[in-house]
Amino acid sequence: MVASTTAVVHEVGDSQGWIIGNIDYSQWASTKNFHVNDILVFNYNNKYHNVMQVSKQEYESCTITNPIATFNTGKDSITLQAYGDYYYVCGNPGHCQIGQKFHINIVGTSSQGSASVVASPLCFMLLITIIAILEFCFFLTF
Ligand SMILES: [Cu+2]
Repeated sequence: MVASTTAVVHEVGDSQGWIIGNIDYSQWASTKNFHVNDILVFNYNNKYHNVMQVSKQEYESCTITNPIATFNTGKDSITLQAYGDYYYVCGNPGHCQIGQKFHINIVGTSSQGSASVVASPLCFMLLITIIAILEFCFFLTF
């Protein structure tokens, strides 16, 4: 295994944890930078809350019927393993609707596949052939 670059642990809601009420989790998320291999930690009372990763549609509607993943230990660590969008909500009734939800996006930073313009040898040979044919025609004409 190759060790990844510095993974950061993000405690959701900071010291207040994963609750309802005073925290704007979208605001919390907007102040952070998330990268692949970072870890989200959810601290909460699992009598009242849980953590569900859901689709964009379910996130926006707060209608959770088919969560991608569910966590309910009260102290969940979730490693962000890939680029993309992550949508988290509390699955308990009403909690998503009053703001116990957030979305993060992990954008790729490496610019793989830089556009390298390579002159194709085949095209070059084709060009030489055409010139040769033109020269031959020119020669015949005169
Ligand atoms: Cu909740």
